[in-house]
Amino acid sequence: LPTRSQVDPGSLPAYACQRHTPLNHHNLCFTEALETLAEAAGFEGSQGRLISFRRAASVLRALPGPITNVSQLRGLPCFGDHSSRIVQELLEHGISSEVERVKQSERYQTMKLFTQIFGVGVKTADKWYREGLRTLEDLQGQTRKLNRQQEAGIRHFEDLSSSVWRHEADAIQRVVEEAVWQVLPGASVTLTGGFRRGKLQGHDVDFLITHPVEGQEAGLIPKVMGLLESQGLVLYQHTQSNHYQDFKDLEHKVSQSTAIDAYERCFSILWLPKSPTSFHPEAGEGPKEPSRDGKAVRVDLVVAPISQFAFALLGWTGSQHFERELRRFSRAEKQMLLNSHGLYHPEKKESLPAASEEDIFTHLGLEYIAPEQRNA
Ligand code: TTP
Ligand code: MN
Ligand code: MN
Ligand code: MN
Repeated sequence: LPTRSQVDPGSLPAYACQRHTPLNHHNLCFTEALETLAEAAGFEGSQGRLISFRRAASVLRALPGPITNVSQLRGLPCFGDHSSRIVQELLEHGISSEVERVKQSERYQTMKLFTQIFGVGVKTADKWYREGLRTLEDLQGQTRKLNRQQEAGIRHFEDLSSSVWRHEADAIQRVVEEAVWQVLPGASVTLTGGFRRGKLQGHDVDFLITHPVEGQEAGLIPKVMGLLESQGLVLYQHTQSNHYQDFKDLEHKVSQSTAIDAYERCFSILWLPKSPTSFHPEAGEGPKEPSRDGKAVRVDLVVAPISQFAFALLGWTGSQHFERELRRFSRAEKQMLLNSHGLYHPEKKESLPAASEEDIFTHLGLEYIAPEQRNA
């Protein structure tokens, strides 16, 4: 944790990618309230309000100590009237009536439940809500409304809504590595997402795969998933092949600067046996139903060629807000476009290469922020 002297709130920089944001901080009761309002705004499609609340919460996570008086908010970046009012309410009453009202509303609770399902976004959840659906049972009675991904999400809802622990992520890494190395010796499997930022639990496990020889990595995922499938470990998977063709297209991709990247990827639900010795895939018809002997875990696999690896690593480590801020900083302050494929200067029409995350921060004129300090 940063010490009190390390960060002077008065000089806190405006972009989250310019700040150190540790996982554990001093303002949890305020950030939880602001994140609830951000989430609720997202449920109503209010992207602007979502980002305002999230930015305010993110600033509080970077503070060297707790807010104990509303006067401490003065001079903080990204703190508007509404967020200040919430903090003031919490300081005075220990509770915010607005936040409590949101949390107790049928709308918020239903949208939270539905969007928690694998494969269900705000749009779908909202549609179901407007159709009068409220519970998982309601959805199970309307299976024709569900696609294959959502159906798997509901089938494994209990397992998927419980946290994945770090030791479980490590166990899955060993299973994935074993399969990857069998298919492509010399390939590397890197744990990304929240676990790389030091989180002890997460909603899924994210891996980035590459190989030191450019091009060797292409087409890896179908073979890896085939192998895992033959071991009875795949409960659901959806693989997309990469859709960048050549460097020209990559430049185009960087210049588009969209949220979703063009890498070969797989969104999956894998079966994690409780102990490797208690699992005998050849003995039965496979773990189609979650049993007490293990658990279903969401796993994301992404494959990047080595020349783009640093950008993919930075892009898949998160947090989501840190990524959004990095891109906003690049665009607004440096007139450059950053995404998980590269860093592009539209005026100079040049892509800046990077062999490491440090290189990318240097290109942007930013101090290097370690993964554990990207919990913005
Ligand atoms: P997530 O796995 O959604 O989030 P997380 O790992 O930070 O937290 P959790 O513990 O809840 O899993 O995403 C990880 C990072 O991957 C996120 O910072 C942004 C990036 N990402 C993309 O670049 N593209 C995508 O399509 C998705 C889903 C994520
Ligand atoms: Mn501290
Ligand atoms: Mn994750
Ligand atoms: Mn993920």
